Amino acid sequence: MYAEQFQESLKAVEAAREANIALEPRRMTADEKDRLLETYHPDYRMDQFDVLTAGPNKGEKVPKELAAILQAHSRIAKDSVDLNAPDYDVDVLIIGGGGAGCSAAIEADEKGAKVMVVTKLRTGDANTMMAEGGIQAADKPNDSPAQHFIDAYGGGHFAAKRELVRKLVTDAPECIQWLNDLGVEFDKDENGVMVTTHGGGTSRKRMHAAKDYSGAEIMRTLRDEVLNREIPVVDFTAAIELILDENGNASGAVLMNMETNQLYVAKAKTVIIATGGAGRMHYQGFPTSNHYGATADGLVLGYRAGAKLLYADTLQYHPTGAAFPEQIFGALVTEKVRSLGAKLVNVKGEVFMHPLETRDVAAASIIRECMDRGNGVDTGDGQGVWLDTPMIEKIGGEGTIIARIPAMYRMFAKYGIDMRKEPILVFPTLHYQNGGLDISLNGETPNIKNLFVAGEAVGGIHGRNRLMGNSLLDIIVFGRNAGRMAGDRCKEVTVGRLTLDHIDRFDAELKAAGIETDVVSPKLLPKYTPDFKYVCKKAEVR
Ligand code: MEZ
Repeated sequence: MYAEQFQESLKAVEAAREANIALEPRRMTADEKDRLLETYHPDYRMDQFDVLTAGPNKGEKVPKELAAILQAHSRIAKDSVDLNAPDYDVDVLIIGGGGAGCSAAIEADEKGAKVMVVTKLRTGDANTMMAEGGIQAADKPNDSPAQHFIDAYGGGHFAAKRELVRKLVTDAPECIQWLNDLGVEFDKDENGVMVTTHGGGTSRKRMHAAKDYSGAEIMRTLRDEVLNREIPVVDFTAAIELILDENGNASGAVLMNMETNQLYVAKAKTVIIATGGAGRMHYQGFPTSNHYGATADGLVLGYRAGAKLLYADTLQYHPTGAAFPEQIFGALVTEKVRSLGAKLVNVKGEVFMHPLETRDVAAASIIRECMDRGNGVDTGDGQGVWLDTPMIEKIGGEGTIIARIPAMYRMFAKYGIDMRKEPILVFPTLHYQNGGLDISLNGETPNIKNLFVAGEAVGGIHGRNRLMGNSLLDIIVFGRNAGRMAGDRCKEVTVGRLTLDHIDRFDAELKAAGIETDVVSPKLLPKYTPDFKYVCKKAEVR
């Protein structure tokens, strides 16, 4: 139930609902999209970026907050640990216990490798767990991996590495089967056929889901498999520095117990970075849909050791973060809400865009509506637009919301908002790191041997914009791939003398570049102080 301040706008939304359901908003032209993005998308706010002056991506721009932790000092000096007396000695060290890390662990274990997973929180404290709407795979008769390729490559502005997109889409159907066989409870019809829906930018219905907690269901299953296989997991332990050997190959990591700060040395024949995203960096002051540990750690570890980043200047702002009430500000409102028929409507009750434009376009369109056209709804703390959820019940029949998106219903019902009867308020939220560490097709970084990367820490799979459901897919495809490749590689690796010399090398680069900073990284956890405020709640985004 909304307060008085919203009632006039709500009346307009209600009055227009039937006509808005019938309306078929046109898609924007390529030119319109380009202009919209350049003018309103946060990736184009040049004052929010810094050009790197040290490290492998010198000369390229990244968000200011990321630049500060990339061009920072190590948390340790190179003689803080005894590299000759490792606490752990394994074949495959996996840093990160989310969907990519667990998928990698399962496949490396399958190869017979001695695997260890380290995670700074617990297994499954990851963005995988937070993913709601589904996972893409072209496995229906009217679809094909080629069609999926066109959607994903085009949606990413033709910037992705084509060989990675090709792998993503061709491995997808088998990955769905793998997850199904492991026990993921996908939504199926009475004949056992998986139910699929559209996402923004998809030309076919290929979103497979477990209601609106698809990521949690996938994570549950992967975690169970890791536990069943008795793969060692060291939790509440962060990797704070990569270890290279005298030949410059990845050979382990320095670990830090998050409770005691005690340091450990993990020696490994291969290392897989699967540390996930960066939403908790709150780039440009945006709220986030990400889990508590999403602080770009893998990018920092890789960068300081010499691995290159790709597209680290591009972030995904999910168009529909919760804008009201304040308690859930920034929480994900799954795109599936729009797949099921809800349209985006402004303060006057007008539909202002096609509901399933790609995410960057949809986010920019909402920002324009609120910040430029004066058509946003004043939430008291900021702005938002309506997502007219009662349309779903009218289109799909009574009970659709509870049957298909129960988690959404519950999230708003807690605050007295019945989304079956009333629309909800949304505004873009920082959701995904499109860029990350550069990898080759085998999942390895081109310039550090035996260093593999999987999941959200990778750059190049999605180009400059990811489509819904291609992230749950990429953690499985490229997580498994990295696990297999590292599981094979370790059989031929002899580790040389361990070193942390890159710490000094990087410090020397900082000095030569004239960078004076007290910042140490990786960040590991966000710092929320009592006066922390999301800038975009108070200030204009543009
Ligand atoms: O892929 C995603 O980011 C996803 C499934 C999110 C969502 O809207 O549910």
